[in-house]
Order: sequence, then C-alpha cells, then structure tokens
Amino acid sequence: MDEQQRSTFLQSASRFPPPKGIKLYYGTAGFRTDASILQSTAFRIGILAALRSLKTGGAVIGLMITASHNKVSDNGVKVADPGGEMLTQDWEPFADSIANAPDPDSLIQLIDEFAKKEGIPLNGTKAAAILLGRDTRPSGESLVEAAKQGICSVNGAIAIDMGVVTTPQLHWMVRTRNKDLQASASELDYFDQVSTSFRCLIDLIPKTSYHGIGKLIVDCANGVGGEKLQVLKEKLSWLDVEIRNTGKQGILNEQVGADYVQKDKVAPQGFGGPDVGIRCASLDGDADRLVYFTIITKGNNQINLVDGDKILSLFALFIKDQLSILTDDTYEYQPRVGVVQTAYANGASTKYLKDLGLQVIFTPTGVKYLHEKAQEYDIGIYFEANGHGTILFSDHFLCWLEDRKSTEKCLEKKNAAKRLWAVSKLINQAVGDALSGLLLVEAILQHMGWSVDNWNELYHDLPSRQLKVKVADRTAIVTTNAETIVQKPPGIQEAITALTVKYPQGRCFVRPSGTEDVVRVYAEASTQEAADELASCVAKLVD
Ligand code: NG1
Ligand code: ZN
Repeated sequence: MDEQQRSTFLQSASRFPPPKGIKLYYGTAGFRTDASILQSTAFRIGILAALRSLKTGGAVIGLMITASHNKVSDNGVKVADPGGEMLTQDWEPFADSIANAPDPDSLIQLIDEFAKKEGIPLNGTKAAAILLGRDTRPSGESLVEAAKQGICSVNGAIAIDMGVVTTPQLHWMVRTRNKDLQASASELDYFDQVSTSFRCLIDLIPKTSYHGIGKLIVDCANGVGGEKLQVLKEKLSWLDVEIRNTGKQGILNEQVGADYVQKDKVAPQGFGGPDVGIRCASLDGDADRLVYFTIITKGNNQINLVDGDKILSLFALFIKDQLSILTDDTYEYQPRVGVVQTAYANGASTKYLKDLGLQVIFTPTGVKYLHEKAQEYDIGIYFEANGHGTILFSDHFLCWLEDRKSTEKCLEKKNAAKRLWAVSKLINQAVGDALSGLLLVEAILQHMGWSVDNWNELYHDLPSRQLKVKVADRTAIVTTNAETIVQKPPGIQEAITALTVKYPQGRCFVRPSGTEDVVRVYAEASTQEAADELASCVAKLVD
C-alpha cells in the first residue's frame, strides 16, 4: 500500500477505536452485539467490504446494519457477496482479525498483508462499490456513517446508501445489480418484480379451482417490514391483508415477531380474542424470517404454529406438483430437487419431505450453510425452522424452463412452466425474505384453495422444546455432525444420549448460539411433557 493510502487509513481508523477487553467475532450472521460497542466494527467491516468488491473485480457488495430479531439495543454488521449471498466463509477469519485489531497500526498491517495475499490492488486504479442498508434501530444511522467512512478510506471505493430497507431487499439489490447488470436495481424495482410475479401466479390459478381464502393479519415485529409491506399492499390493493405491529407504538422485537412466536409458541402482542381462527403471520425485525400461526381460543395466547418447516413443505409440494406436470419419469431431463434443513427441523417435517420422494440434506445452523448446499441442485429449497429460507434455481434449469414456457404446446404444461418461472421471480434467490415468502405462501394457498388449517394438516409436528442456557464460556462446547453431537467437553454427549434414549421418539442436541451469548438446547419427543423434561434435564447438564 502506498503512503497516501496508509495515511488515509491511519487518520480515519484513529477516529474509531475498538472497545477494550471485548472479543468480537463474525458469528452465524455477521457481528452482533450491543450497538454501543459496534462503531469500530462497522468502520472496519466497511473497509473489508470495499476490499471484497476490489477482489471480485468491482462487483457490488452489500453491507447491512441489523441485529434481526435481537433486542433493540443490539445491532449488527454483515456483508453480502456479489450473488447476494452471505460473505464467503474464507473471509470470516480476516473479518475477525480486523475487528479485533487493537490499534490503527496493527489494523493497517493486517489489511496490507491480506491485500498482498489476495492480490487486491490498493492503488486506486480499480473501482469498488458498496450498497449500504440498515433496519429501523435508532443506532443504525451512526453505524452506517462509520461504515461509510471505512469504505471511503479505501482508494477507489464508493458507498451507496439505500437507507432503511429489509435485509433481503439489500441482498436482492446486490444480486440484481451484479447478475442482471441492472446498475440501478432499486427498492422500486424490487417491489415491481415481487408484485408482478405474485399477480402472475394468481392469474395462473385455474378459474374453476379459485377460492377466496379470507383475510391475513401480519405482525411486523415493530420493525422495517411494516412500512415495506404497506407499499406492497398498496400495489396489490385487492389483497386482503391487515398490517399490525408496525413500530409506531411498540418496541422492536419485544414480545412480537417471528422469533418470539416460533420459540415461545404464543401469539404476539396486539393479537387476541377477535383473531381466533384467522390466518396470521409474523415477520422478524429485519423481515427475513416468516412464520404463520392461528390463535386457538379466546382468552389465552395459545397458537397453532405453522413454522419454517411447514413453509418449506408447502413450497416443496407445489414445486413437485408443477414439475410433475412438466416432466414424467421418461422425460430426458430430470431436474434435481434438493431440500436442505438443519437439526432444528421438526422430525415430522423431514419424514413428510422424504415420503414425498424428495432428497433431504442437513447442514449446520445458519443460512450461509444451507444456501451453499442448496446451490448444488437445479432447484434447492432450504428453510430453518425459525422461518428463514428460500428457493434457489440453477441457471441451467431456468434456461430450460424459459424454453418450455415459450415452446410448450400443451396449455397445462405451459402454465406449469409459467408458474415455476413466476416463483423464480417472486422468491428472493439472494436470501430468505419474509415479504416475498409471504406472497408465495399466499399464492400457493389460493392455488390449492387451502385454509391455513388445511396447510397445517400436511403433517403433525412432534412436540419439541427449545431452551437457552447462560454459561460462563459457550465456546467450550464444540459440536460435530451438523451440530448434533457434542465433541467437547468430554462426557457430555454420552450423558445426552443416555437421557434421550429414555424417551420414545426422543431427539436432543445442544450447541453454542452464534448470535447470542447462550447455549441452545433442543429436544423433541412423543409428548410435550417428555420434550420439556428432556430439554430441562439436558439444560442442567450444560449449566
Ligand atoms: P444461533 O443464535 O446461532 O442459533 C440464530 C438462529 C439461526 C439463524 C441465526 C441468524 C435458531 C435456533 N438459530 O442462530 O437459525 O437464523 O440466528 O439470524 O433459530
Ligand atoms: Zn432476521
């Protein structure tokens, strides 16, 4: 690096000293911690994002400031790669080391060494572009400012601020700008694409089987999803949707949102007796997770949860149906369909998907792993039980589909091709997206003429329980086999297995969270009491 670049780094880095005595690391979904100690991280990851853009030949890179479903006082920093997917895992160690560099000199040394190793030009001869976005957290504005200063301290790099957006919108813009060379892919383009493809799916519903499916009420976690869903509602004025928890009154993620509803299995605030039986959905704070639910009875907040596994099952069923209209067993091209889950997937969902004849694969927690796996298929469908997931289509499959869509003579087959095409446009192929996912659920339910109860009856969840345990050092727990087996400390796995075998259909695992300072315990068994008991016994083991 030349003297001018070094002195720019020195000057700017000295304005963002790192917090003392705290080790930060790029976890399941980027850096995430109390917002008050993230300024230096946002600045430094701004630099990293610019280097990533230079390394990828000037591709647009995304930098999102969000802590998703965490409490409002937290925030986070994560990077989106050129395809809109999470930052390549190869760069995470570099992210960790620069976030923790104690002073500007050591930071510059790390950048210099890394740039040399990766062959990244730091002389300003190449351009780099970073799209910035943030959720509605009050701390977001100053963290975006810090990230901008990091980006602009790299020769040739520019920052483009997209303002308050959902996480998936930012990932979509990054992907679209790079992939379609649509240099200006904006939020408006996102809304246009999503609403047009949704309308297309609805128009393709055979008139004979069209049924109205009634009102949908959406809990927006008091986050960014509220204002964005409002835009979609205005574009799709005939869509019967009521939007609640938009953040005008309540607190972000506090007793609202997809994480709360899925983990605690209760209705969010703002929902109650009059909503019994109505189809409801919850987004999380940055609108990348989606779950559905119905309130069971007046007077309590008990719900029937329709989680990410069931969304996955609905999508998989629809895609399989459309594919079977398009191809039969004798057809020369058989698209490979893969379904990707994590150990948190309810065992009943895995059985349902396998019984459908689909290939089911498991990865560790975190969409970066699921996404990577799903990319290996012509159609890769992935979901975490918490409602984060999407569908990926290979370029090869989309070329084939485009051809079938235009050349097919049989109307039924042509329409199946058009439906799959519309799904590929509606679903956000960069990352799980609660808004586009919600529209796809709504379109499929309308297509099937299904109520939320019909959908929920696809299979019955095995009773399960999730607990969080605060421990002194969660990193002491090391797991293997897609996080289902504890390797360290010794003896724990044997004890978990000994407890689990006592319960019919028992399954249990523990792992350190990558986003919160806790160890998570998951247990499943044939009754709720058994699942609760197994989870609490295992929680005591790790405590
Ligand atoms: P951690 O905290 O590592 O369990 C949580 C979710 C992940 C993923 C990330 C990112 C569970 C059990 N874990 O990760 O699935 O969504 O947050 O938001 O829901
Ligand atoms: Zn989220």
